Parts: sequence; structure tokens; C-alpha cells
Amino acid sequence: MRITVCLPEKPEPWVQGLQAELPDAEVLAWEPGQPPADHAVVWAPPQSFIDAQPRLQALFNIGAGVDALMKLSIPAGTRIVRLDDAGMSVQMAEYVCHALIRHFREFDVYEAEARAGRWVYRKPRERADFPVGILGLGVLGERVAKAVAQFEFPVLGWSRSRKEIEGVRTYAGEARLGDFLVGTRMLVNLLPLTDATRGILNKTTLSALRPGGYLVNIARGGHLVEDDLIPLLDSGQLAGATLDVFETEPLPAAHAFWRHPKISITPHGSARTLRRESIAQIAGKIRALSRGEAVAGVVDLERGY
Ligand code: NDP
Ligand code: OXD
Repeated sequence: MRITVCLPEKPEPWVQGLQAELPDAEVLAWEPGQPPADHAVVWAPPQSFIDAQPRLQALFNIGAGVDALMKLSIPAGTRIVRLDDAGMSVQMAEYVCHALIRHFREFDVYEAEARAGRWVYRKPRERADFPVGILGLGVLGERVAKAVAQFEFPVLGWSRSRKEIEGVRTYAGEARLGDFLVGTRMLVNLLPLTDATRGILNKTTLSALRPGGYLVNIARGGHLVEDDLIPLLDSGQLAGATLDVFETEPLPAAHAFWRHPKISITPHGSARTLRRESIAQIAGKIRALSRGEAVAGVVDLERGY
């Protein structure tokens, strides 16, 4: 069995890790001209890579989001397998709880006061006034919803199909998006980027949030209509935003988001791919496929995620 690894940088540790897990396979970092492989491990590969792989059994994406792969022309019938948690959901839970609690408890204000040497209390705020709505209740969104619920915030969640999650008021389908938004103050985006979700964070949807709304976008930059955000922040319609993902990454130095006082930025790191966990998961799936078993995380090409 031949496995090829095509990553934008540093494929060697992945090649070594996969080789150690699958000693009977031949694992190679991809180079043009190599013979076709049975399995590929990729992140945002070029079309020329796909064109050189006519007989793949599976294309393993080393991330949860497959939007970069969906832009390529991939032979019909190729099984695309995304990372299924692999240590990312706990990171997302940490990130979201940090952003929400920092805003709710006004730790940003305390930090500024402390820097100025001022001992000032803020009035306690009511959790009931800060319902948290999670867009996307998949592998990551469900874990985040449960983590936020532990802090006794009201939690709402929106997905395509109906879910039942203890402690979470759930809404399904486009027809219920409006009801979900009007009940939400702190909006967390964990949707995949597809034709149906591109631009879903826009003037209309963000204006529907409860007064003093707050946005946490940790899914993809293409979900947010970037030009709509700053006017909503400046008018006071939104109280703030924590953004991890952007239409153009790295975020250009001249972008207005960098300097806006109500925007907090991280560089697409809300949940990093963890190499050890990911290699173990992918190797386990390659073994399962060799035994003819089904694996989790296979992308539905019709839905695009
Ligand atoms: P999943 O596929 O497990 O979950 C996606 C969720 O979104 C599901 O609940 C799905 O509904 C819902 N959904 C999809 N399309 C629609 C729609 N049109 N309307 C309503 N709901 C919809 O994905 P993950 O949780 O694993 O990952 C989510 C995204 O997070 C990734 O696609 C990626 O873009 C992003 N991500 C970002 C990272 C970062 O570092 N910033 C790291 C990892 C992921 P249903 O359950 O009904 O199918
Ligand atoms: C992912 C990502 O999709 O890192 O996993 O963005």
C-alpha cells in the first residue's frame, strides 16, 4: 500500500509518524512524478496533485473543514475523510469559553483599569441576559455548547438536522434561523463553509441578535461579510467580536480589523491540528478501510461538508 503526504509545509514528521503506525505501507512526501498512491494525506493540495492520483481509496484532510478541497476537481467516487475531532473540540471549548467569559465578566475592562493603576469594580451582570447561540452543532459545536452550558449561560444551537442536546435549546433549518438569532446575544460560528453558509454572518443576521450582541467567528472567514462588521460595532448594535478566521489569511497588515478597539484577533489557531492525535486517527481509518469497515468523518459531497 502506498500513502502520499501533500502538505504546504513540513510533511516529514507526518511521513515518519504514519510510517511508524503503518510499517507495511510505503509512506512518501509527495513530489511530482511519483507513482499514484492508494491513500493521500493532505491540506489544501494543488489540483496537479489530485490529477496525479487516479486510484485513491481515500483522501484524508488534516483539518475538519474541507472547503479548500471542495474548490478542486476531484474524481467522482473519491472518498474524502476529514478529521473527526482529533483533539480539536476541547481547544474550541477553551477558546469560546475564554472569549465569552472575558466579555461577560468584562475582564478586558479590568485589564485596562489595572494598567492605569485603578481599583474599580464593575457591576455584576446576569447570565440570563447573555444567551449564547452556536451556529453548527457538529463535532465541534456540540462540545462547545456543552462546555458553555456548564457555566450556566442559556445555550441555543442551530443545525441543518434536528438535534437533542441536554441543556441546549435547538433549532433546525433555514426557517428557524430567525428565531435562533433573536434569542441569541453571544453568537458563535462553527459551521462548515459551503454554498449554503457563505456570508451567513452579515448586516441582517447580526442585526437580529439581542441588543449588545457579540460575535465569535472561529469557522471560516468566508462566513462573515467583512464590510458589514465595523458599522455594526461603531453604531453600538454589536458590543464586540472575537475573530480567528478571515477572508484573506494571513490578515493583511492594512486591514481595519487589526486596529478596531472592539475586535480581538487570533491567527486561525482556535483549534490547531494536533499531529500525534491526527496521525493515530488517520492510521486507524486506513486500517479499518483495509478491513472493509466504514469510517467516521466521510464528507458528503452533495452537502459539501
Ligand atoms: P461538522 O460537520 O461535524 O458540523 C457541522 C455542523 O454545521 C453540523 O451540525 C451541521 O448540521 C451544521 N450545518 C452545516 N451546514 C448547515 C446549514 N446549511 N444550515 C444549518 N446547519 C448547517 O463540522 P465540525 O464541527 O467538525 O467543524 C465545523 C467547522 O469548524 C469546520 O468546517 C471548519 O470550517 C471549522 N474549523 C475551524 C478551525 C479553526 O482553527 N478556526 C479548526 C477546525 C474547524 P447537521 O448536524 O444537521 O449536519
Ligand atoms: C480546520 C482548520 O478546518 O484548522 O481543521 O481550520
